[in-house]
Amino acid sequence: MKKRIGIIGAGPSGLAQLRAFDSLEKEGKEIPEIVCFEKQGDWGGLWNYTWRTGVGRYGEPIHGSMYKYLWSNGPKECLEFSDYSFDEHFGKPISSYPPRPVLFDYIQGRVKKSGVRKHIRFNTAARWVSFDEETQQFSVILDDLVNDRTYTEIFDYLIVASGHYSTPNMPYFKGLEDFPGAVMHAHDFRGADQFVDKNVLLVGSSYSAEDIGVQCHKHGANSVTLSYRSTPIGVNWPEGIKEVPLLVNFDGDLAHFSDGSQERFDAVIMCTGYQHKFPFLPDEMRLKTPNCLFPDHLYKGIVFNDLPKLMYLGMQDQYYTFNMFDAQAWVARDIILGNLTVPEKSVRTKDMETWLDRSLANKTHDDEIDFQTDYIRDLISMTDYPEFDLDTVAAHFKQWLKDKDNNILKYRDATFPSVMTGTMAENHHTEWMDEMDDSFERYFSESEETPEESLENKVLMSK
Ligand code: FAD
Ligand code: NA7
Repeated sequence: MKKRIGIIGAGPSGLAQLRAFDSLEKEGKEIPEIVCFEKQGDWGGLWNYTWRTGVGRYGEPIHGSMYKYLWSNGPKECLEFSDYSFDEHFGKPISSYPPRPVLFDYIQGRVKKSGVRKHIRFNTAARWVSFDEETQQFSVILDDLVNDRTYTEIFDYLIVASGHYSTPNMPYFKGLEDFPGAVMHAHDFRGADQFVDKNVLLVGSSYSAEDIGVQCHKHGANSVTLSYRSTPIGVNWPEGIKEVPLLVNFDGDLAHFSDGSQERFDAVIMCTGYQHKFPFLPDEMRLKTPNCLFPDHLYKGIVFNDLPKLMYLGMQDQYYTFNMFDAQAWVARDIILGNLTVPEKSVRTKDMETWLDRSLANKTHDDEIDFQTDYIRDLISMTDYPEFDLDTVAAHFKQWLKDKDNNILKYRDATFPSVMTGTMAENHHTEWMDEMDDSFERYFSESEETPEESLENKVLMSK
């Protein structure tokens, strides 16, 4: 009997797992039977943009947290797959910070080429998982959302690749219930258009606050105020964006901050992060962690220490993304195939403790980058995932941080060389601050339009 592998989620992590098995199949090796369950109607996870908020067509909570006008927030050279380069996909150099549809196209290119779509059951939500100690197998209860049918499947290994940037962490501040304007979480933000001419308050001081703040500024908000709890983002903000200490409460539309200052706002966006949420997993199998670089209970950041046949992908806070998911998926694959041995629990625990201790010693963003770089190096040394120059990727990340510090509105105009092919990225035909159109067509248009013409055309198109 072939082993059966269940994968929950067909975002970049789940797709990495499918690709990892596919790479062996292409070498003529026998692979287990794989079924990947995806509750959305297409693959790509967060990159599969939806205009919807709240619930989807079949009443499921919306997974997507991405928005219109979202451009890569790090250099693409840091996330490049080492077995499928940007050059191979696009056939020509492109810029270092492409918009979402271009990166989505890249993600899809590799899996379309592999033909792994046949393993995925779309519109199928994992509802509940149990593990039978006797048979050493998982039962997964699934909902076929289209046909409103519930059924169960049995697996020898289970891979949880359901992401962790979808369930909002939504704090309460006194007086919010009487705030007269829009109040939303970053998860429901779908573009800055509705904030034109508005005074917008964003709570939070991480990636979402930074990018949504800059988006609102770019697309015409009157003012953007970011309120931090512990550390301000602290870049060189342009006029129109500022940081203030933590929000304390609202009096109508008047916000009071912890330094005693106050200001009126039209809208509030909580950029307060996300919860790791696995409503389909029982307590004893559920990963419980904040958003951090080394979640506890996962050996090598992958294998659930209390039940090693259960593995998680992509549960870390992310500097690295696609190639880190690959490195993890190759390890998970080799464990499943018996090519890698999972050591006994005491050894696993000791290994986890070493990484945990080191992660606690991280002081700066550069330390964090070095930490995640070494983590990936460790994983890649265990499998045949094609090696790449991780030191140069780390250097790219550090340069990216400097670029953001220098000019948060212009960092996306920088270009980096690929560590996979050496190809230098192209300059995009329009500077990011002037580029109001994030479509695939516009990106590849080689436009001669001036930014003003581009904006005019966009307005005309929307009429
Ligand atoms: P996800 O992309 O979240 O995919 C998980 C999949 O699991 C989804 O398709 C979901 O529908 C499915 N799923 C969940 N629960 C179930 C269930 N019960 N049953 C069946 N299916 C289920 N990374 C970058 O590299 N560059 C960026 O510019 C960037 N920008 C980002 C911007 C935002 C706003 C956010 C939120 C994240 C961004 N990221 C970015 C990070 C992002 O997390 C990764 O790029 C990547 O999408 C993570 O992949 P994943 O497969 O682990 O999770
Ligand atoms: P992050 O990176 O987890 O950051 C969450 C932020 O929210 C962080 O600044 C927190 O402050 C802040 N936070 C959390 N709770 C509160 C409360 N109660 N009050 C004030 N501030 C709070 O999430 P992001 O959404 O920014 O980024 C996640 C992904 O989305 C990322 O990969 C990007 O690519 C896009 P703290 O620093 O803990 O004090």
